[in-house]
Amino acid sequence: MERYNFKIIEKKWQDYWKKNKSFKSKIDKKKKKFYCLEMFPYPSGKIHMGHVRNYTIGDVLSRFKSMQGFNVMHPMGWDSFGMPAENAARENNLHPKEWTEKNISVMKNQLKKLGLSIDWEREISTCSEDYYKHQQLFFIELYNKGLVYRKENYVNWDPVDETVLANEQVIDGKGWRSGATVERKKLNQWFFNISKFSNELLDGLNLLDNWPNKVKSMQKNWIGKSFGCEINFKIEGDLPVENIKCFTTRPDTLFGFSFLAVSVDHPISKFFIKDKEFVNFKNECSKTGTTEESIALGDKIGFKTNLLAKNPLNPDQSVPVYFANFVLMDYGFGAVFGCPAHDQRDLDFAIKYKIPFKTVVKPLNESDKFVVTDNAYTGPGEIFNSKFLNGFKVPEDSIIKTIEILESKNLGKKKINFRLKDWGVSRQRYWGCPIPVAYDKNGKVKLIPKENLPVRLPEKIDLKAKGNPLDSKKDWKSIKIDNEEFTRETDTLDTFVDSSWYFLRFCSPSNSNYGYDNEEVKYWMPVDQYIGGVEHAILHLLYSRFFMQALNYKNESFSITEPFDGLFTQGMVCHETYKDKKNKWHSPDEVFTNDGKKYFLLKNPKEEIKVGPSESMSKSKKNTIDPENIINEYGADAVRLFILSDSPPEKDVQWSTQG
Ligand code: ANZ
Repeated sequence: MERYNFKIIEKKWQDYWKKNKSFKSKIDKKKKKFYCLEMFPYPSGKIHMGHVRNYTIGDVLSRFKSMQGFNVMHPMGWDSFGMPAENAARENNLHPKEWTEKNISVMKNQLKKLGLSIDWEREISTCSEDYYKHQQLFFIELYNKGLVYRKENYVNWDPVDETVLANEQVIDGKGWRSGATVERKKLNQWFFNISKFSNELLDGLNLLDNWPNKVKSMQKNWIGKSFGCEINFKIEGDLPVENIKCFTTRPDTLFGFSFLAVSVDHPISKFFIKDKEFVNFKNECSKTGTTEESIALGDKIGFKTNLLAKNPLNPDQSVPVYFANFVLMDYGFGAVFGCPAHDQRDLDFAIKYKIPFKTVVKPLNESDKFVVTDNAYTGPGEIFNSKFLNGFKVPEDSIIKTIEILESKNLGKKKINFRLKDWGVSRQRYWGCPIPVAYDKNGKVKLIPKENLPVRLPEKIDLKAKGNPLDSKKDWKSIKIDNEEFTRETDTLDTFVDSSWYFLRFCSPSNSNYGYDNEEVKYWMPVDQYIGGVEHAILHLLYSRFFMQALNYKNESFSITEPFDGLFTQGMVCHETYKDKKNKWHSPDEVFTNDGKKYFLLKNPKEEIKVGPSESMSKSKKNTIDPENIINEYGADAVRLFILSDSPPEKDVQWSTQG
């Protein structure tokens, strides 16, 4: 086959580009702007084909827009705080900074070899003081606006990484990075009040016409708006508890009420702390994580109290009150009325604890003999066995009409609930942005005065110390402010905070007074086209949207609410995986094949290798391809041409050198 000399083509193209256009994005306000941004990388070592694809898409778009006469900004930076640096540094006896900077320099060189139209004068790195000092100031501003608070809370604890994880970072009950089963643990934590903006974040999705629908619907589900009502249940028994409030989306099933369940952290639990059995039960509950997923997957267990709850619509009926592990304290009121016939979770619980129940919804074509046994009926139909609610159509009339009845009798009221929880941002790690806070002798919070920012990480640190290394750094921890003694906060910020505003920093990367410059932000923002992986659909893309709301709040001079006008989620670059007899992964350049069917290990040509399915390139499975060799052999344009033309950018690409 004839081989094209891509190197010559590439050289011609680059000469043309140099003569005609500059990669630098100057503000020429007469021209229309185009801000093109790809998600910035974590400097983990080397770039792989996934990065090549992501950045090539942005590069093509930037060049195209530039040729159309737009004033293009196409910057690049490094999401350079985070655990891998700390772990790698510990293993190799290095400083995380050294490890990170070395990786940045390697990866930057590789990106340059790709000939991307990046404005390197705008380069930023989140672990640099120039960056994180502004973040500390934002933290203080948000605190002063009431958007940051501290509370003791159950958290998702990753026992391997020894850190807290946000709900978004727990996948199928396991830590997103370590894969360890997540536990529940009570800790004092800093929170961003993201739930304050639930409505704004939900409604804002309607404005994002240039976002993929799948991402919008993922965010919508995550924010999770529910329409229902709160009901006050009268309580009888030998404890001073008069009422328990529940949130329900199905008040129409009230005649099917068969037990009331509360969270182990519900305020009434204070009457049980001396009860050994209850304490054991509570400990048992701590073994499941705090996410709804982990609770849904786990066994449903309960602890019966002597209390009884009255049915507000049927005063003759009283049902037992339980503590149950599936009731979350931070959703609704931390209490549920159980209706086993029409909720599978309640049904499993009722069967387990032999609690009697009644069927109150039947499908439209069924007679009054319809009865639920093992499978809860959650579909449409008609209310029956329910006195004055009988005949209401489910769900069209039944919910609204029952709420009207409850409201008229003063027994409950309409309520909208959101699933979105506040964002816990404290991490027990060294390599992150220090939280600019200290505590006095009584544990009272003191913000670090602005003139003392940045709070720098101590250079000398023992990473082998158990838990958070900053915690054992006594000389760093104790400080004086105005001659008074304080102890520093030793938690650092979740690295997702770093990436929640970096796109603002690119607009004025060297502005030393503040995180951004208003005029520049007014010109460049929002990002016109953002390009990245769909794995960030909830985490990063929701946090960034929140951050804009938070900056906007009580701030006349900032009017951006949505950071990314257009979003494109590119498909993955995939490659098959190779495993030896001992189940060790091998990279594509460690294996060979003669017939394209059987693969062997180069080091030991007799050992046949198991070939696994093609999967998204990842360092952990060693199925990555380093673009450098291919660039050296065929030139950058050949690589870029292949990665763009092989399949549509939103679809996955199967990497092959033959291609
Ligand atoms: C009674 C009922 C009957 C319910 C029925 C459902 C079906 P969404 O739609 O997700 O908002 N719930 C309320 N607070 C809870 C808590 N803290 N922990 C666990 N579950 C809680 O779900 C609302 C439903 O979730 C509520 O409606 C409540 O159960 C439960 F046939 O109330 B339902």
